[in-house]
Amino acid sequence: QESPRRYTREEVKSHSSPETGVWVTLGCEVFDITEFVDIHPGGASKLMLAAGGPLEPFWALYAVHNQPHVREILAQYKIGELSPDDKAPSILKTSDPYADDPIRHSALKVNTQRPFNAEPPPELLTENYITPNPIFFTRNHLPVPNVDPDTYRLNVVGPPGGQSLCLSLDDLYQFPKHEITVTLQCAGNRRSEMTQFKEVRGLEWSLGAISTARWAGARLCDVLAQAGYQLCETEAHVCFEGLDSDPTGTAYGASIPLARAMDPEAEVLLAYEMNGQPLPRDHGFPVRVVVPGVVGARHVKWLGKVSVEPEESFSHWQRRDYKGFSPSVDWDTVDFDSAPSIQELPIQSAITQPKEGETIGSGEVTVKGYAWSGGGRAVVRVDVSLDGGLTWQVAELEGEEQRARKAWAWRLWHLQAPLPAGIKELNIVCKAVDESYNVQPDTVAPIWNLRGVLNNAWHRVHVHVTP
Ligand code: HEM
Ligand code: MTE
Ligand code: MO
Repeated sequence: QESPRRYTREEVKSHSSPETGVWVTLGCEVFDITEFVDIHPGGASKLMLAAGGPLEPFWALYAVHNQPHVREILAQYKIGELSPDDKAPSILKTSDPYADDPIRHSALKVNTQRPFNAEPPPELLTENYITPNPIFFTRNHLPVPNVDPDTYRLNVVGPPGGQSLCLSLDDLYQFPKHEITVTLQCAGNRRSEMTQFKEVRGLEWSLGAISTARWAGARLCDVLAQAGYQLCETEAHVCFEGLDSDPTGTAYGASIPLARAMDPEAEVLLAYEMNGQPLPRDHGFPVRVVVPGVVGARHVKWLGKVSVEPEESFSHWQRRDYKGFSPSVDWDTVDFDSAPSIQELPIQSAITQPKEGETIGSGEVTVKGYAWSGGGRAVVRVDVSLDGGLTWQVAELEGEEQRARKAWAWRLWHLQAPLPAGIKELNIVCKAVDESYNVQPDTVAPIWNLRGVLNNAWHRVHVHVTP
């Protein structure tokens, strides 16, 4: 019997396009699936996500592949095996502060590896109403702390005359468990479109810095009440500190107004579960804050400390970042104290299918996307145009109904429309309306800001139609 041909991971990786041929691995076996791409029952674009690398992380998401007939198809394309000495990427130097970061899903589009910032590709983002944990977007400012759940303590600083709490995980489990579906969006979502208009400083997020999960935990208002806090007339803020810190020992921090924290209807959580699992490390294990309807930056992960202060958090991310400015303000003139910190986010929507530049078939088009608004404002309508905004059609909203004023999670939507014969291209546009009748601006120009936050301009996708 002949010994199998050997390949390195590097060689496999260099075969990740139709031009070079498409190779994938399963275990130590290597497959050339170039011929199969266009006949894959799940579509070519999904399959191409795994091009040049292992299938396992994708098949873990799509269990449909754990069947004998799927393995038989794959077996036909086997060309060899991985070299036995080509081990998985070797362990990093211990001096690297990121050496202990968790292993991530390979479908994520990585913006920066250290710290880790990544988003799911559009074709996976709206596949499910609930985003699977492994592809939930990740926004880290620092290395991921490795927290021992047994020794973990949450320090809740009490009011004068009240009591400070030092809560173990078991202590937190004693509070009534509250579970809600909440969409989290980074203020920088869709920043890359702002950059195209005029340069901004920040991570190049596409449209995937947004995801939805079911979160479960103790309500912050219950924990604060136990520490002896009451709603007070004077302005106050609940400040959060993460257990992640920079080399100077400064922790990630942020704050929200006490009024929101104490309002049971606002449903602010100290979450310890995400989609029925303990929080993954990237998303704040063992405890994070979830502030429904509010910008991602306030959902502090790896929560170490909660305190109530007369002023907002002094953290860089509360005071010197995550604020919006006029298009006229630049880095020479910006006065960060002149603008409020972003809390509730504006109405947002985006198209996840088809993709920019794609060529689609004639006859009919299916457009898919998401829509969400901050502050619990429900999405009442999504309008879609196929001609750059000249004429509009109303999309069909999918999934769970939203509660008025407590619409914490997004709506997915779709539009199926016939295409006129002979049409060569489409300028697809979407815009959503929330229950306060807030709308999205038609272009980036009037909302451009130096940090590239709060982009909710109409989302536009240009596609070609096959004759
Ligand atoms: C469905 C094969 C890679 C996503 C299927 C089915 C087969 C198949 C035979 C139909 C299964 C059935 O209904 O019984 C393969 C092979 C692959 C591959 C041989 C690798 C060479 C992938 C990858 C992804 C993916 C990498 C995702 C990133 C899907 C999806 C479906 C599917 C979403 C379900 C489609 C539907 O139910 O409408 N695949 N697949 N596949 N595949 Fe794959
Ligand atoms: N909490 C800590 N401790 N450290 C962080 O870097 N990033 C914030 C927030 N909480 C961050 C944090 C930002 S800017 C966002 S958008 C969300 O976490 C992202 O949450 P996710 O990574 O679970 O998607
Ligand atoms: Mo963020």
